[in-house]
Amino acid sequence: MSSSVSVANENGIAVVTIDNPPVNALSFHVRKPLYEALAALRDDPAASAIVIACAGRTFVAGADITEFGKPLQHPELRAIIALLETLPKPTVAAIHGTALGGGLELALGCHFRVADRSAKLGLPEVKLGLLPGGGGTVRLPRLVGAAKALGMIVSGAPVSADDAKAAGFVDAVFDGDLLAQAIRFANEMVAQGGPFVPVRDRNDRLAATDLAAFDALAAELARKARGLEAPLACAEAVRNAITLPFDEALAAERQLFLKLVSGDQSRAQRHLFFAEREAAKLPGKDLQRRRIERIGVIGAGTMGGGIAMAFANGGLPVTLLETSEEALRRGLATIDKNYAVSVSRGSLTDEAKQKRVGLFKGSTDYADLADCDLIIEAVFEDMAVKKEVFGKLDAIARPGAILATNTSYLDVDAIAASTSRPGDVLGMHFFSPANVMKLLEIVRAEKTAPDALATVADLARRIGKVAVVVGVCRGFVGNRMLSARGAENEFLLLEGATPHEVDKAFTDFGWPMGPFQMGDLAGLDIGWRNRKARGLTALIADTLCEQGHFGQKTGRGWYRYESGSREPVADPEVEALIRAKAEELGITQRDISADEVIERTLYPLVNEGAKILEEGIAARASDIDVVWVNGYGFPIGKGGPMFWAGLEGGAKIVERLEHWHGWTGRAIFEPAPALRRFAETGAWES
Ligand code: 3H9
Repeated sequence: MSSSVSVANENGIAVVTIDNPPVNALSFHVRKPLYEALAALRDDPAASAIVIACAGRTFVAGADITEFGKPLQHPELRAIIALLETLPKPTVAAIHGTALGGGLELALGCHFRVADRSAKLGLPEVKLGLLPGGGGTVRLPRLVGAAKALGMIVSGAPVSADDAKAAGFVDAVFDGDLLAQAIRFANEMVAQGGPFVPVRDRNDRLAATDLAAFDALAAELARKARGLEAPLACAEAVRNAITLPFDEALAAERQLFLKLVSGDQSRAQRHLFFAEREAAKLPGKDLQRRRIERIGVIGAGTMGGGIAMAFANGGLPVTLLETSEEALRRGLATIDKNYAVSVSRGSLTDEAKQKRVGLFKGSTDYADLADCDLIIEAVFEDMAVKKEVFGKLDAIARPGAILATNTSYLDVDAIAASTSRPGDVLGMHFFSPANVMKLLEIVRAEKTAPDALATVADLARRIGKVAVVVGVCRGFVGNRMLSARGAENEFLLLEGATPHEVDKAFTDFGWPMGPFQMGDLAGLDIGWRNRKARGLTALIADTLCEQGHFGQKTGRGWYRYESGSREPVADPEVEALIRAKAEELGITQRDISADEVIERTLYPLVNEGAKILEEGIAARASDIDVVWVNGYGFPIGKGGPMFWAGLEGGAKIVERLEHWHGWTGRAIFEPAPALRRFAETGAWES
């Protein structure tokens, strides 16, 4: 047998073990011996049943994603499953860890599935811009019903073993020695003597489907797909499972899979899958990590409270520091309220809430941070204030404690220099709401010690964040590029676009919302305050703020909001204000196309990314994509700005930037040398 698949006979039960670390993906070197093993067992009288199990930390976590886009090597997964379904003896999948994608599809090819209680099962292909292509869309609905299957396939979210059993696609859930119990289960099935009906022939649940209700559900899911093809293909495939004979539905699923796997959206999403894992890798992986058992957070406002919750959610005790008892009480009450909302929505149990709330200790005395292993400040964004905080931390923090700033813009080197231990200082730039948003920019300052950086990168993973290490510059990767993306916003308005036209170009591109709607949501006063602090102005936004129009919270901003509504409505007064300003400046307004909006906002975004790469602020172009998809809503189907630049064509971007540079003279449009090289080679240098 191969080293990836072995067969043992346990008193008449054949145990086929897949061993392909790290996640037992169904690579060619697994599929081939697996097929051969099953074919040999078909006619082996010494095996009365077959258990398929996996070595290592998990059952099969899917097809081998690295093989997509390469020529297919036979046997393919579907052939293995088809073979499984014709075996004249009971087959049992013994699932521990995760059974995902092709892994679950393999298990659905078995007559029975038994699972360890901690196992998770799901079909996450949609997250890679795909649909389950190994029969998942036709087999799962036969076991759980079409509507339930559609929900699982379109969300891609795995379910627990107990939920899988309740839904009907797991037959038994065990605690303790899974393999021993799977073998006992197989023996019981042999004793019962069948008939052993393959999933493909279990049609009762599907026959009872209310097609009109299914279509309504599919339409609702399609509405939320925002330009992504995969969720629509998933719905089409599950509908085929209802309306077509099994083999025809299976063939249709294959066609849909092939179309998606060769398309740009899936390529983009697969790029992001590997980009996120790559971003987490730092040089020096063997470095000794520092001990992290208690976290200190300074500031219990929106940001500090969210950061504290992010750590408590990861099971870490948090000391939360505020300047007054009143502010502390308010902060802790908000945290309690946020958890209560999760309980009322059913996303958190009351018991889990109590456990998390129990992890908080409030204080107004810096001395109480002395036992913390990592202390993060989330105080007012002002260098003098930050330096004062770090001075106090320097005096009380234990030797070796990591001191982090959550600054969005300020110079982390300068903050580090205000302590006697700059090697322990770094930036942890969370995104609001910090307990929800997955992105964390870890800012490596000039003197940050490598082990401090590695410790924080590990910690980020522990609390479920997607971390990207960035260098020191104003705004780091995300906010610096955001400034570049927004630099033309007011010019576009002055030259004739309306806020709605700009926002629509963005949403048509796939963003959840455009920059003006986003500004109204975040509060226009925030940018105004920042501009004033830096001596900057914005012609139209400043006027809106002077009029008290701060966005949604005041009912007026770039748009109007009817009382209590979040729905933006075009505001004729804002449009008149823009026209008046244009007239004042002698600008003749004209029609601005959606293409022009994209060229003047997203091409500078890419250009700034190229500068960031050149300066070494980001280590790889894919890190920039991870930042933009996870922190700023760049459409996943386009893979992030740097991946999208490849789809759009580097030469075209350079040519249009040069055009706008000639037109406006603004530096934002001057193509960066790294972008020019990308235009020539089609690859980003890192
Ligand atoms: C599919 O199945 C299509 C079928 O329907 C149809 C076929 C015809 N392939 O995430 P981790 C690597 S589509 C190749 O850090 P964790 C990963 O890159 C697939 N490689 O571990 C990393 O490599 P490295 C549907 C894979 O413990 C290493 O394994 N399945 C694959 O945090 C460790 O990964 C999925 O979408 C793969 N399928 O999480 C599941 N999976 O060390 C995708 C992982 O070099 N996988 N790698 O950086 C996951 O969600 C997580 O990896 C998992 C473990 C939860 C399993």
